[in-house]
Amino acid sequence: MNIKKDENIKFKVGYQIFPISFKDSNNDGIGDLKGIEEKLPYLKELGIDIIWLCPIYKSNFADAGYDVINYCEIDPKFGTMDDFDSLMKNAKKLGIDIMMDFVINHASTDSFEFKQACLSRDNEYHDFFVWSDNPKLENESIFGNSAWEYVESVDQYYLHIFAKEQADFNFHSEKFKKWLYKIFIFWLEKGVKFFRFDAIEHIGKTVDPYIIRYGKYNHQFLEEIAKNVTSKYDCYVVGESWNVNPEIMRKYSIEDKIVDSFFNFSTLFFDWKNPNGAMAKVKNEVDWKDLQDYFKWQKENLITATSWTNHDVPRAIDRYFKTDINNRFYAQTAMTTLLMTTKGIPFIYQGEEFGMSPLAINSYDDFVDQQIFRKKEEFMKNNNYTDQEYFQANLTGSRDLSRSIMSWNDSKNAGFTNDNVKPYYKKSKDFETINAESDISKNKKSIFLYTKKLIDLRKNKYKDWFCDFDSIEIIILDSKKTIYSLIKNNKNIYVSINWTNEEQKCKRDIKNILLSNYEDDKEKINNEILKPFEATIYE
Ligand SMILES: [Ca+2]
Repeated sequence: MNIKKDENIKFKVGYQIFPISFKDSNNDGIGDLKGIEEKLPYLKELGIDIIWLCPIYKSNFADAGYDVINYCEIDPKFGTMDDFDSLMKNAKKLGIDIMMDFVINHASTDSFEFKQACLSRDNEYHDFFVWSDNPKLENESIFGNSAWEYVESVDQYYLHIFAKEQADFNFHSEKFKKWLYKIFIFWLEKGVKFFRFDAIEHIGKTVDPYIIRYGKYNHQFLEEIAKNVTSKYDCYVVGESWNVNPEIMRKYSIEDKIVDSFFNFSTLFFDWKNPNGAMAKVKNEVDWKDLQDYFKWQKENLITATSWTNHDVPRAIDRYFKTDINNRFYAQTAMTTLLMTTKGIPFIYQGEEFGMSPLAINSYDDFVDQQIFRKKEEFMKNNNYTDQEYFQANLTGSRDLSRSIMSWNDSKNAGFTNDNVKPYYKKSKDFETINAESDISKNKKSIFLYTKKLIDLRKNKYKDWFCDFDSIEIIILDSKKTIYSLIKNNKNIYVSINWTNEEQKCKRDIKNILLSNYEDDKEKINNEILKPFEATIYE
């Protein structure tokens, strides 16, 4: 019954778009589908195959579109269904597929279904959600505060393990599942081939005991979706799960084939050593030993979606490195080299292709993410933060930092929208110097052009090594540098990366350089010293 999955997936490169901040086509300050379509030639030029669109469904944007009101309607701020069809059609002409972001754990409390569910306990939609007469109010939501919210009309509490505007679905309801399958089929019939299943570790939760990650029913519910829908179509499902590990991946993907792959977050945790994660009062030292985790997946031959940054975390280049205008090229290209020379489906987060900088913040007014304000009081109390310390923590840890409008050029609104418009998200720091147009126009040290070359090597000449090696040998992996060898049919290709802004001693035996971020100064590359943030691929 299972349709054969695309064997070429391991050679594909993805690109994540946060639509509200990508490109505004009609000058209302909000990025939209027509804006994305306008930029298809730019993405084609870079060489990507899949665009992951963060949610574009009708939503109140209580959680950046992950609070869906109608799963079969495009939010008017992004355009119309015709705009979506046109984007998909024109993308396909260029060999680019769309990955839809599917929010399967919860819906907006403003959805028709939830509003109906609140009318009475007998309502046919009531069971679509998780209710309790007498819940443990101390159960905590992931966004802070109680996970239960009272609804007077039914004299019950509904569960929301994220924001209170996001009511958790009840996968025990057969009627709900039929409704959900219909939505999948709506998009599959349109020709959408790739899906990101949001928050999949939560769908099988139990409330007593309160186990919200990989609960008792998680495997079963995903298996049902696969059996009833996704296995019948030529589609590819990538699960989002912050707590996935190689054992879970092997069980869910390789053995049971209920999701095709997972996002791999091992590159996102290098400075998250305490429970406050990115919101730590004192920013943690980056620990590159954590790269061991990344290579564990490589050694186990598991094809995961990989990335350095997404819309939920600050940009990795600023979290992990101290950069300035001079070394930003080297730091960003070193990072991209790792993803493009190892197995997986690498995703570039919008702007990483030219080393885009984070949102410029001056005061609390510059933040958009409401979670910052909602969890403020509780977070400050629990962690003994002053207001100033909480603000500082957000300056390095807020999700908003990676959500600034794209820096297309150095015009007043960075080429994102008309100069007279106030964009929904603000601009990035230093957009006048760090932007797509200026980067591409450089003769030397263009991050875009280096990334393009790297993607081309990955998809063509060296694809058997970068995407499909027989084995990988780690030669050096420490907090300063990493050297590894990719072996295919007994032929070795080596990659060496310096993760610091200082020269590092090393021993190499370079016979032929295939690509290096120092290739404009080839004489600087030698067998004893790695230059600052050097990334060199060689035989
Ligand atoms: Ca617009």
